[in-house]
Amino acid sequence: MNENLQELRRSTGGTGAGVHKTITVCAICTMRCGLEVHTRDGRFERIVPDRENPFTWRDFCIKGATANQAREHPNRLLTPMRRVGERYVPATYEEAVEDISARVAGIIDQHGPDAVGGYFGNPICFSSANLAFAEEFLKRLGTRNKYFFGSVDENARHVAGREMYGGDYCFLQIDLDRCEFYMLIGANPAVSTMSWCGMTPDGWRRVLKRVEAGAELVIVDPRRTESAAKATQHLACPPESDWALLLGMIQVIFREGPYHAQDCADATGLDQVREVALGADLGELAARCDLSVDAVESLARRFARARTAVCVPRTGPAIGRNGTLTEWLSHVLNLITGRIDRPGGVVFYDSPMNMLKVRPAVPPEPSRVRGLPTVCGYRSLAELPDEIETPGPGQLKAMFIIAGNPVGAGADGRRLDAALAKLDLLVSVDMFQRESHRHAHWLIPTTHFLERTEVTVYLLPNGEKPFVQKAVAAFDPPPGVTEEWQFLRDVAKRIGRPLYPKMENPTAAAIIDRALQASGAPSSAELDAWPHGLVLGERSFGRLRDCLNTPDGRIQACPPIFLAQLRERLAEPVVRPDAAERPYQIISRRRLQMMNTWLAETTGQTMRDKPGDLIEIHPADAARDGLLDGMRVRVRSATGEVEAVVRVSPAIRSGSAVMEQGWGMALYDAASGAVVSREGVSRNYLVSGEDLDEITGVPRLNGTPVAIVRA
Ligand SMILES: Nc1nc2c(c(=O)[nH]1)N[C@H]1C(S)=C(S)[C@@H](COP(=O)(O)OP(=O)(O)OC[C@H]3O[C@@H](n4cnc5c(=O)[nH]c(N)nc54)[C@H](O)[C@@H]3O)O[C@H]1N2
Ligand SMILES: Nc1nc2c(c(=O)[nH]1)N[C@H]1C(S)=C(S)[C@@H](COP(=O)(O)OP(=O)(O)OC[C@H]3O[C@@H](n4cnc5c(=O)[nH]c(N)nc54)[C@H](O)[C@@H]3O)O[C@H]1N2
Ligand code: SF4
Ligand SMILES: [Mo]
Repeated sequence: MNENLQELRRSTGGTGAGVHKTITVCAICTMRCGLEVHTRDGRFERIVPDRENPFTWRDFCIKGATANQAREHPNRLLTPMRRVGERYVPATYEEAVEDISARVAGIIDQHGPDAVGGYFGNPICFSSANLAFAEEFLKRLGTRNKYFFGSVDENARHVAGREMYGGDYCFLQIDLDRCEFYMLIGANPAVSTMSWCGMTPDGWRRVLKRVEAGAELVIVDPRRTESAAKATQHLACPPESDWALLLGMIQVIFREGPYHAQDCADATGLDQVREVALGADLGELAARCDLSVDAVESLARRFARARTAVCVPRTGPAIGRNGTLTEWLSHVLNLITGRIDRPGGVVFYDSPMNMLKVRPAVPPEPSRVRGLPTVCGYRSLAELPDEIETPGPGQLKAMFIIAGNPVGAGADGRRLDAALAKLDLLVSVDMFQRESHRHAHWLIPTTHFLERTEVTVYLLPNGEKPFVQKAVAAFDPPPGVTEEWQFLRDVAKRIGRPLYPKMENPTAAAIIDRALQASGAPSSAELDAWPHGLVLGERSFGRLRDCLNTPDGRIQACPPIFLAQLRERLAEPVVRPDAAERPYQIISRRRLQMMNTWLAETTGQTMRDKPGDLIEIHPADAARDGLLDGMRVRVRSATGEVEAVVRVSPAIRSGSAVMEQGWGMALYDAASGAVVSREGVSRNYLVSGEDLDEITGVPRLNGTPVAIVRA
C-alpha cells in the first residue's frame, strides 16, 4: 500500500547477533539529529546518537532517545476512524478517501473553494514531502483559508524578510564561530537548542566556548533562564519591552557612533529611522524596559564597538504583540553597525536553493472577516473561529488539521474548540487524537518518522552547512497506516484536482528528487552511498545585497507599516493602563522533555514535578498578593480563567508570571471516546484572539495581562 521509499529501507550491519542498526534522523525538532536505531528481530531495542553523522548529532536529547514510545503508544491511531454519532469506528483507507473527497467536492460545489481550509502544525516541517504535498493540496483546492503555525511562532521573521529584503523566507543566520558579542532576546537555547528557522548543531555549547574565550553574551529575558544563568549579562526587562531597548540602543549609536557609514548609505529609509530614534526620549525608552539610561548606553556602546556582533530576537518577543517591532529593530541595529551579511554577523547563506529566488514574497491580502493581512499567504490562526462562524461567501465549512494542535498552541482555545464543532467536515491527520481533533469527522493516522524513508531537503538553504541525508525507516508502518502525502494526493485526485498535474505519478521521492536536483545535490538513490549524510561543502555568504527582491534593490530599513506601528507604540503610556487590575503578564517556558503540546504522553511523564499546573512568580509579588508556595490560585485574564499552583521563585522578574506552554491538552482513545490523559492546564486559554500584533497576526501568547487570586 505504501508506495513510498520503503523498498529502499536498509539496515547496516549489526553489532551483536540479531541486532540491526538503522541510520536515520530525528524528526521531533529542527535540529534533525542523526540517530542510530537498534532493533532485534524487528523489535525495538534502543536509540542512540549516530556519532558518524558528520554534522548534527551533538544535540541528541531525551526526546530523540525515547521517540519510539510514541510509535508504540497504546493510543496511537492505527487505522482511519470515522465518526458515527459520539463514537468512532474503524474504516479502511479507501473508505476514508472516498467519503472525504465526496464531501469536500460537495462543499466546494455548493460554497466554493474557500469553504475548505487547512491548518499545518509545526511537525509538518520535518518531512519535506509531507510539507510539499500539503501546500500543493491547498493550492490545488484553490482556497484562501490557509493557516499554519507561523502565526503562533515565527511570523515576525517572515514579515521582516518580506518588507526588508523581499522574501518571506529570507532567514539570516548567525555566523556563530566568528561572533564576539551575542545579544539574544527572548531565547533559551540551553533548553530549546539553536534552531529557529535554521539550525546550528551544538550551537549553544559553541557559544559558551566562545564566552569562555572572552566573547560577550547578553540575554534579555524576564526570567533568569538556564541560558541567562550562563550569560555575561542578563537583562530582566519586562515582557514586550524589547523594541524600546533596541530603539534606545539605535539612538545612542546614531548620536555617538560608531556606525557603518557605507551600509547605512546603501539602505533605503535609514534617515527616517534615525529621525524617530533621535526624536525618542531615551529616559522614557529606558523606563519601558526598566533599565537605567546608563545601562542602555553602555550596552549600545559595547555592541557597536565589538569587532563582530549579532542581535537576534527569538520566540519570546515573537509570540507577543511587539514581535514585528523587535525583529525589525534588531535588523536595524545589526545594519547600522555593519553586521548584516558580514563575517561574525547575521548572514544570508549563498545556496542554489536561494530562498529569495525560490520563495519570493507573497503580498499580504486582507482576510475576509477581520481584514488582517496574510503572512506567506496564510491567515492568522487567531482568525480561524471568525472564519468558521461568520456567514457569507467564503465561510469555512471544512478543515484539514495536519500535524497540529491549534486549540492548545494558539489563543483562546476554548473559542476555537467551540468553532471547530460547527464545521460540516473536520479531518485530522495525526498519530493521535488530541484536543484539537475532538470534533473530527475523520481521524487519519500517519506514519511515525521512524517508519519513513525520506531525504530531508530543509537544511540545504538554512542549515549551518548544506547537508543532506536520507533518513531510513527502522520499521514498517502499521498495516492500516498510509503516508500523509499519499492520502492528500489520493483525496485531491478523487476530487478531480490532482496534485502536481504535470507529473504522471507524483510521489514523495519524485518531488524530493526535483528539489535535490535543483540544489545540485545527489539524488535520493545516490545518497545511499552516504548513510550518515553528506555535507555538500562549506557555506559562503556576502551576496545578500545582490539577491534582494525589493523595489529599488536595496535593503528597506524603514518599511512604512513598521514605522506606523512604532509610532503607535511610542504614543502608548509607559505603564500599562490595566496594570492595577491585572498586575502580572504571563510568559511561557519549555522543558527538555516536551515538544510544544506533544510528548506529554511519553517523555513528559518523566518529569519529577507537574509543571503543567504551575505559575511561577517573584517573591515580592507573592508577598504583596498574599500568595504562598504551593497555594492553589485562579489566574484570570480578560479572556478566561484557569487554576494553577503557585511556585515562588526569584528567577522570575517582578510583574511577570511564568506558565509553561503545552499542557492541559486531552489525549483521547478514539474508539471509546475516553480521555486517556490531560495533565495540567492550558495557559493559552487566557490569551485573547483579538489582542495581537496586527502585522504578524500573532496573539499575546507572551505578555497577556492577568490577575492571580486564591482559589
Ligand atoms: N503559550 C505558548 N504557546 C505556544 C508557544 C509558546 O512558546 N508558548 N510556542 C508556539 C510554537 S513555537 C509552536 S511551533 C506552536 C506549535 O503548534 P502546533 O504545531 O499546532 O502544535 P504541536 O503541539 O506542535 O502539535 C503537533 C501535532 O503534530 C503531531 N505529529 C507529530 N509528528 C507528526 C507527523 O509526522 N505527521 C503528522 N500528521 N502529525 C504529527 C503530534 O501528535 C501533535 O498532535 O505552538 C506555539 N504555541
Ligand atoms: N525542549 C524543547 N525544545 C524545543 C521546543 C520545545 O517545545 N521543547 N520547541 C521548539 C520550537 S517549535 C521552537 S520555535 C524553539 C523556540 O526556542 P526559543 O526561541 O529559544 O524559545 P523559548 O525556549 O520559548 O524561549 C523564549 C524565552 O523568551 C522569554 N520571553 C517571554 N516573553 C518575552 C519578551 O517579551 N521579551 C523577551 N526578551 N523575552 C521573553 C521566555 O522567558 C523564554 O525564556 O524551540 C524548539 N525547541
Ligand atoms: S528532539 Fe532532541 S534528538 Fe530530536 S532533533 Fe531535537 S534535539 Fe535532536
Ligand atoms: Mo516553534
